[in-house]
Amino acid sequence: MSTTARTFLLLFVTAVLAIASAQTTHDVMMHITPVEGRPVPEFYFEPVGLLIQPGDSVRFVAVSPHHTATAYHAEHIKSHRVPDGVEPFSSPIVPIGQDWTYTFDIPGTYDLWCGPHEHYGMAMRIVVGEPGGPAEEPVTNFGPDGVFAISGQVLNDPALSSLQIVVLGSVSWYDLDPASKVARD
Ligand SMILES: [Cu+2]
Repeated sequence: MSTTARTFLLLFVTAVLAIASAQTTHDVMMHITPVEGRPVPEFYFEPVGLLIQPGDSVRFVAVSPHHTATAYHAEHIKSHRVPDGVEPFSSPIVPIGQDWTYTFDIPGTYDLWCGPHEHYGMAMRIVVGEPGGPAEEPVTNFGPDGVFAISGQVLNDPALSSLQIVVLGSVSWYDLDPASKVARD
């Protein structure tokens, strides 16, 4: 094989490997939707459950005003529901029309919340590679230092189990039980 051909082959193989290992960026929209007959709208991530691969990024897009994407992390004085070794990451408040991107490197199950809207049920689950870690346990603390109020119900909804997320690839807010989205007291 000539040097030119060998160089060409090497470039070709490098390009194929680059494409094969390309990291994907997934979009998660942050919504506020009025509900007929209810005084309070729904605040939610869409999809509310998402499967990605280690090294992939998620772009959190604020299609309505003032949301955050925040890890359930002990350093945030909340239930710890991200895999071991994950930093206590959080977006700033994302204004409408803007977005914030985070890259998920460590495999396992991540539960996230929105700072301003947690008590309305704005929480979501991301499985990175395969399920694992403390988010595999059901929520038992529904207090402000746990998974507050409706968000705890959302994360406990069977439709949002990490197995469902792995099988389906993503779970819509509208796949959840409507009873999970209203306060039980
Ligand atoms: Cu929000």
